[in-house]
Amino acid sequence: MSDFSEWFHNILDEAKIVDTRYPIKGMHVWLPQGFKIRKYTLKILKEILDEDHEEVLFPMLIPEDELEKEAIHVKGFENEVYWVTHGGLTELNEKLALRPTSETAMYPMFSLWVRSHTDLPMKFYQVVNTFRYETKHTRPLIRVREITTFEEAHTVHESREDAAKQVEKAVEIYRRFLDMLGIPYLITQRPEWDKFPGAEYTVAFDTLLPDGKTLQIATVHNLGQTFAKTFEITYETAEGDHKYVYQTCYGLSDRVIASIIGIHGDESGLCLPTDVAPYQIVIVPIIFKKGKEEVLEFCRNVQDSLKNKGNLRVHLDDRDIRAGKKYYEWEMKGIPLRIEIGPRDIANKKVVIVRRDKHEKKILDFNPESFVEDIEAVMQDINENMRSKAWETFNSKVRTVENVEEASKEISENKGIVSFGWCGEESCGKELEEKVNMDILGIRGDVEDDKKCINCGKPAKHVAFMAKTY
Ligand code: 5CA
Ligand code: ZN
Repeated sequence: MSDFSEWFHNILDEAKIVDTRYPIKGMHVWLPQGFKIRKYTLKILKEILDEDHEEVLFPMLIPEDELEKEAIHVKGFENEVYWVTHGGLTELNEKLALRPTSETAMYPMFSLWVRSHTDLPMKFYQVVNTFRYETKHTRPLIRVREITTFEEAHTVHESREDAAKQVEKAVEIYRRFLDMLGIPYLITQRPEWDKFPGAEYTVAFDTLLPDGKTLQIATVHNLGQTFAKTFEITYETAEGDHKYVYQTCYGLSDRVIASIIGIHGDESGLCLPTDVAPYQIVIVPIIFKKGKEEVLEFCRNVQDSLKNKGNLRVHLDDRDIRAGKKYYEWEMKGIPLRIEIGPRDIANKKVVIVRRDKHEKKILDFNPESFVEDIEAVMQDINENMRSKAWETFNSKVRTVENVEEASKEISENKGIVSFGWCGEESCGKELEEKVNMDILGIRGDVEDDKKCINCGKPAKHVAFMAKTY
């Protein structure tokens, strides 16, 4: 993959993920193949969130006065908001914003909903489209102006500790989710100047795309009482006092799908984890003039048992075209497993299976009793292999450096993430970013006593990470 950007655009088109020709910059059309990947990805996420959140759906429009109530928040988004100013020919009395995110849509309602400590905690989420007039270079799924798959969770708590604990829980939720997709990540606390507008602190997940640039794929924010005070969200304690709540919010987007595509894909095209593949298995009959009906009949039986017993998404490709052409197409589309069945296989009670992740061909005994389980075991192995391969690549790209020159050298040669000791000062951090032309992703944990900041030489406070970023 010499040019990732070109590869990525080509595959979106060839595998029919999105059509990027929609005539508004940063807004694209999900095509059936892409939509299915999106649907199955969301299914996994929703199953996890549904364990202890409730799904809701808020309006897309936010009145100007609500959006502008929280000063820090609005400052962070003022350059990115789309406005609705007219209803037909009538100018609206009050402008309405297309949500860039939903704090200011939800929290006035939370203020009505939260009454007593017995109402808490509240944990809601929604999956919606949000709009951000991004000024940086837009890219399909990666930086869009209509984020079509914005999952945002919003929680309300009694105490600072509960909110901090929820941040940890949310990190675990996204960890589980990304692990199921085999997407590697670095979790850090964003520097002060890069936290979510209105948050006390932001914890972010960054992954690494094949061009060596990191992509922020999920963020978890501890909002403290900032919004509670602005939107008057209070509760009555057991003792009858009235107190402001503590809040968190966390979200992710289409970028997760971009990561599935970008991280697992290769020169042959997409390579999908089995849980999100539109078809998990494709059966290709190997047909000769003689015995065609028997082969098709056998294929249909195999398909039925995988569908019924295994609840798998199985497609029988009985088109009248060359088998080689089918292989090429399904490999490009990333279907995890192909089963080839010809007349000789039926006679020998064997089938040929080909794994997309390893391009590996194997002969499997067709034992009707255990066949579905055998296939399920292969599928699990595919996911594990994809995950460990992706983590191996990722880990090989995270390097510790001792000085600024080394950092620059690492980035140009190894193209990844560098880890270093940092004093934690904003002015020093920004100077460093400028010097090496990278962004500080964030900090993680404390550093050994004698370590020095690689930029200013003062004692280092944190282990920090930086990279070229999307
Ligand atoms: N309300 C909070 C939590 S939901 C919020 O809006 N956080 S955010 O601004 O960090 O956005 C959440 C996630 O959406 C980000 O971590 C990033 O992965 C993704 N995202 C942000 N902007 C875009 C964009 N223009 N295109 C695609 N994904 C985006
Ligand atoms: Zn420093």
